[in-house]
This record gives sequence, C-alpha cells and structure tokens, in this order.
Amino acid sequence: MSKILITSALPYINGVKHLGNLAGSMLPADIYARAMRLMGHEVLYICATDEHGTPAELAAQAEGMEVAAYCEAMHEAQKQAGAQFKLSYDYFGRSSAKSNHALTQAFAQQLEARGLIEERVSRQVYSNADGRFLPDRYVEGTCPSCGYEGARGDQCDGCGKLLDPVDLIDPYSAVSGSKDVEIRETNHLYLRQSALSDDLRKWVNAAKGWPPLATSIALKWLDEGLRDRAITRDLKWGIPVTNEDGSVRKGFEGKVFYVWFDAPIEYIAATQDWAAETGGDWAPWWRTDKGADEVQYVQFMGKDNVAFHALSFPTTIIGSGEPWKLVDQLKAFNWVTWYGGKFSTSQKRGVFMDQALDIAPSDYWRWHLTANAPEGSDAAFTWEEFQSSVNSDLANVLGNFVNRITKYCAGKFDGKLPAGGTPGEAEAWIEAELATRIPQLIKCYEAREFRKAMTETRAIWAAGNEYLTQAAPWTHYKTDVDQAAIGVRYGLNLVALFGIIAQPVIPDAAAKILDAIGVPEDKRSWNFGETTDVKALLSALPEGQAIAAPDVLFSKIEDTDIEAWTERFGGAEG
Ligand code: B3M
Ligand code: ZN
Repeated sequence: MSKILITSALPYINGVKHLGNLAGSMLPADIYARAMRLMGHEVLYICATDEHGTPAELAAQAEGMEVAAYCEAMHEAQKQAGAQFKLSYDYFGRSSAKSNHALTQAFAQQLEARGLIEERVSRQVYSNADGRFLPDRYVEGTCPSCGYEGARGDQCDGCGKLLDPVDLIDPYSAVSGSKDVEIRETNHLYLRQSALSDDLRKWVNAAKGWPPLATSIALKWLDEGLRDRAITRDLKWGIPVTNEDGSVRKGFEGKVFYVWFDAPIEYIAATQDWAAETGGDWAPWWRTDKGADEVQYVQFMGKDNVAFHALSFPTTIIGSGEPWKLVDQLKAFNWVTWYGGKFSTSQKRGVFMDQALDIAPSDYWRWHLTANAPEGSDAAFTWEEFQSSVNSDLANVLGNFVNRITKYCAGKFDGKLPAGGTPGEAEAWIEAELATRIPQLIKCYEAREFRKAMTETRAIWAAGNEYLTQAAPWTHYKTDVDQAAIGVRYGLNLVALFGIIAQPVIPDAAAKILDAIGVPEDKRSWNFGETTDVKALLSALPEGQAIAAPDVLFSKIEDTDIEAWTERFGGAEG
C-alpha cells in the first residue's frame, strides 16, 4: 500500500468547463483516484478553482459583478458541476484562499532571499480608457513584421512571429477597443528561471513514468533556453506582494502575483485547507522532511499546462531550497476537439459540463470520454461516436448481460443464487480469460493508460457474453437443471465482477449493479492483483443469496436525440 497524492490542473474560474477540459484533467484524475483507492492505497485527490488574473476581472466586469463575488459564485457552480460528474475530490479549494496568500508570499520571500528574484523595470502598454495595464494578449494592433492588422500582443496570427506588445503599430485595447493607450514603465519581480535550468534538466531527465508528450514539451522549453519571467502583474485582484512583516512591498501597491505563480502553490495550500477542515495532517503529503518522500505524487493536465508544471512550479519548489515534494508522474493529455475543431461558447459549438448532464447521465460521458481519451493524439468528439459508445458498450455489452442473467435467475431460480452443477469447458474458458485480462486491467490503471484500461474493461464484459453463449443455461434448463444452475451462478458472479471493475469509470451504474445483487460494501474493493484467484472471484457470491434485477441501467441514445443535440450544440458542419 502506498500514499498517492493526486492533483488535476485547476479549472480557471471564468465559467463552467467544457467536456474537453474535463476529459484532459479532472476526469482521468478522478478515475485514477478511484482505482487506486479500490486497490487499497491511501489517496488524497486535491483540486481547486484558479481564480486570479485579468480574465477573471474581465469576466466579472462582463457580468456586472465585483470580482470577489463573481469568483465565489463561479466556484460554487464549478464545485456543483464536479459533484454532479461524481468527481471524488478529497478537497476542492480556491486559489484565492488565505492559505494560498500566505504560502505564495512566503515562497516569493524565500526565493528572493536565495537571490532568485530580482526587481526589474519593464515597458508595458497602459490603457487610459480601461484604467489598466493590458496583458500581452489584450493589446492588438498592426504587426511590425508583416503588417497584419489584427495582430495580438503576444503573437501575430498573420506571420506567426512572437511579439512584444510595445512593438505593435497603432496599438489598441482588445478589452474596450480604445486607441487611447500609452507605454509606461512599471516595476516587476522576475523569477530567475535561467539560473535553475541545469537543475531542472537533470530532474526532467531523471523523471520516470511521464508520457512522451510531457517529457518532450519540457525538454523543448529547456532546449530553447529558459527565460526569466515576471511573476507580478499590475492588477488589483490577486495576491499582494508583501514584505516579511506583511506590509505591502514598496512600489508594489496596485500589483499582485501573476496567476501562474500562485496557482500551482494552491495545490499545497488546498491541502492545508483540507487538513484544517478534516483534522488531517498536510505535511506528510508535501514535506519530504515529514515523510513525503514516500508519497507518489501524480499530476493530471492538458498539454498547454505542461511547461508550468514541469518547469515553472518546480523552479519555485527547487529554488526555495526547502524540502517540498516535487511531482513524480506528470500525466499530460492532448485536446478533445469538437468534430476536429475548437469548442466555442460564442458559436454554440461544444458541450459544457452543466449542459451535458441535462442530456445524459454522468456515467455515459465518463465512459465515452475515457474510452476515447486524448492520450496518443487529439481526439474528436462526435455525437455519432458518443451514441455508439453508449449503445454498444454500455447498453448492449454490459447492460444486456446484467439484465439477461439477473432476470433469468428471477424467473427460473426464484431470484436466488443457485447451487449445483460441475464446472466444465465453458467455465474453464472464462477462468482462463479472466486470469490474463484482470492483471492486464490492473496494469493499465497503474500505468495511467486510460484508453487501454477501458478497452480491457470492455473486453472483460464481452467475455461474459461469450461465456453465456457457451454455457447456454437456457438450453440446459429443460434437461439438466444443475447444468443450468452453474451457468447462472457463474453468470451472476460475473455480474458482480463487472460491477466491481466498472466502479472507477461508471460509479453510479456500478453501485446499482452491486446493490441489486447484494455485494456488500466491504467486498467491492480490488484486492485481486498480480495473483488473481479467478476461481475465488467466480464463487464470491454466497449460494442462496437474493438477486434482484437492477432497474434499467442504460437507455439507448436514439437518432432523434442526436438530431436534437446537434441542433442545440452544433455538430459536423457547425
Ligand atoms: N487554470 C488551466 C487553464 O486555465 C489553468 C491550470 C492551473 S493549474 C495550477 O488553462
Ligand atoms: Zn505578422
């Protein structure tokens, strides 16, 4: 048994997330957390809303709300959406929490004491109309290089060049459109990432169990040469820059830490808040001087977040010189696309977490998005494939199996698990099948290979159907009830096993199945493993046990549903 710390990238506060965000961070983290708990590990799964930065201020403004009130409301909305998707966070915190203020300020002071933070003057675009400095991508203008007129401050979409917004010709504010902008000098704190690049490279090269996607992104940044980066911004909403006595640093009135500096620190701060709320102890999860060396720390995120987790946050941790825990495994995902294109709120393309549950139960989404996880490459969501995952995998392969055998037991064996019969060829076949497949399934989960884990899960369910075809209790019943009994008994034990292995991905349906056939809570864990005792698994249910047929587990998605959803959320031709 080990201690496993799991975090998923913190969903940004400006709205409930779309299915692509869910599929590339929170959902796989949840499934992994559930699987590891079932295997008996001590798991702590931490997430939070990421609440600072300009987009939060602008989103609040657009809603006509104070930013603090807006964040509070959106935090609640995201928390609720997570609960409805059955995301089993041990704690869902907020990066605006007091704990994160204190910890972020302490890290910055420690980094400065170690000579890794420097105050520098930079030139930035200030918008008089908006009354704010404009972050790079909120300045637009004409590209100095190619003359493209709608170039963004950070990059030109015309020629692809990386830009400095102060070089744009005829710059204007992308917030208000105002041309009343000027260049002002402003002081910021810079984190000297470059000073740590050798340490970081060593650490990345030594990392084990990262997918190639994560390692290659980290090395690409290192190869290009890490640049020192400003970790403060001219903004009101965020974590103030303070001295050790808590007073605001001179010249940093009206400035706060950059959102990407404080957001990963929230992983730790949220753990502190979890401890305060539950009476737990946070230090053994995060301090290597307090036992965190024993912890396996796994992070989940989309590919655009890799650089921040593989380089920036480790700079903070390593640079502090303090015994903080670094990530062990960084699981990165590609994008889920909407028919190959982008999800877009404004163009009504794509489904957001709250809307998704209006149209189908969370299990359906969880299954589909995991079976098609964007692991090796981007994965396109289409209604047609969603329909086929639900109808064939869930309804036909799993649902029918459970239905068929529980109903048959009710009809012919009085709803009780029958005794009698001698195992034969069909039983030997399914035993052999499971003896190879179950250890494979466990390995997929341990390796965080989600698509493969789903393929294996489906293959195990399908093997159950194949077993029933071979055993054919309905044929034997007329001539040899004992022979039929063994098929039903094995069949029902397979139902139990199918429910047990389904728990991480479709927790609601799994609970329904296990309740219906009376598998007690303490017999639902995964204490099979390398040494799977298949015979024991297939005789786990006591003879005579009352068996009920569960209510409809999965209802099929009709073509008319697909038409209606395409109309509402967009589809192929969008
Ligand atoms: N909030 C994800 C994003 O908005 C970002 C993750 C933070 S993890 C510390 O792209
Ligand atoms: Zn250009």
